[in-house]
Amino acid sequence: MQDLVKDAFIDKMRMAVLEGEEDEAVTMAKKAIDEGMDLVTVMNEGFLAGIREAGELYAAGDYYLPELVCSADAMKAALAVLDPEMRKLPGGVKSSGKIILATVKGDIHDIGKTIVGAMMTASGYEVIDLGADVDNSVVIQSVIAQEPLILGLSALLTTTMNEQKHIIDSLIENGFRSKVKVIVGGAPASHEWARKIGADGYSDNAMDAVRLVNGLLGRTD
Ligand code: B12
Repeated sequence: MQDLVKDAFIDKMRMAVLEGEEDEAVTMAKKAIDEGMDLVTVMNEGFLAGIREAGELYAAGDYYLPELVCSADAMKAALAVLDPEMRKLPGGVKSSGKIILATVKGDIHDIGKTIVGAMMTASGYEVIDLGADVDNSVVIQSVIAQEPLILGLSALLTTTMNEQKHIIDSLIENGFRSKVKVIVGGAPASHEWARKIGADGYSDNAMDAVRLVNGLLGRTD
């Protein structure tokens, strides 16, 4: 595909999310797959750019919640099409270990966590996504039952980020803290927050989250 046509395609993806056009977002995601486009680029420069822009408009008071919800729905619809395809990428064939992901209790923001999951899957990890608004006890029980190498906790609200700490504290109480690396993410989190609550790492985007996990597991490829 020519660069100009590709750029126009990617811009349509951005606009589909920005304008909350769910059907258009799905159509564009399917076209990207049919055209054999690089799905990581499609995700980052197309759909993700759209939800970021919608978020900025919301923060500036130019978008109201219903518009933001439509943008989020369009983003999720595109993700649902892309996620299974990303699992088929070359890196996805071999399993490099199990990762559990969850958005913490009281928090329904799941777009970022789902993208992190898609990138990790594409990098060869077996991802168990517990979903959003997940009770701490479910997270702990899943860690005990599944014995993942990594537990990734997402929180987008300043009111819910404390659950990341509560889960780490529960892992300590259950004697499981040393058996799993815990990483945290989401808008209010930071390296400083991760250190403060005793997490093993933090990342502010999905690509770096994969690098972080590779580093924690001593994986070089
Ligand atoms: C989309 C959105 C929504 C959607 C969520 C849809 C969905 N299914 O996810 C809807 C409209 C439903 C929503 C609802 C609400 N929202 Co909202 N929302 C957003 C918005 C605009 C974008 C979030 C997003 O999806 N970004 C795109 C993704 C790709 O980015 P991301 O989540 O940051 O994820 C990346 C990184 O953080 C990182 N990452 C994420 N998770 C993890 C996990 C790990 C382990 C790692 C390593 C990395 C990592 O990698 C990701 C990919 O690169 C943010 C604004 C913002 N700046 O974040 C507000 C925002 C988070 N929302 C906010 C608020 C207040 C709310 C509501 C309370 C609004 C209301 N009055 O009802 C409710 C909350 C309901 C609840 N109980 O959870 C505030 C939070 C303020 C605060 N300080 O707490 C924000 C910051 C907006 C604002 N500026 O006021 N929201």
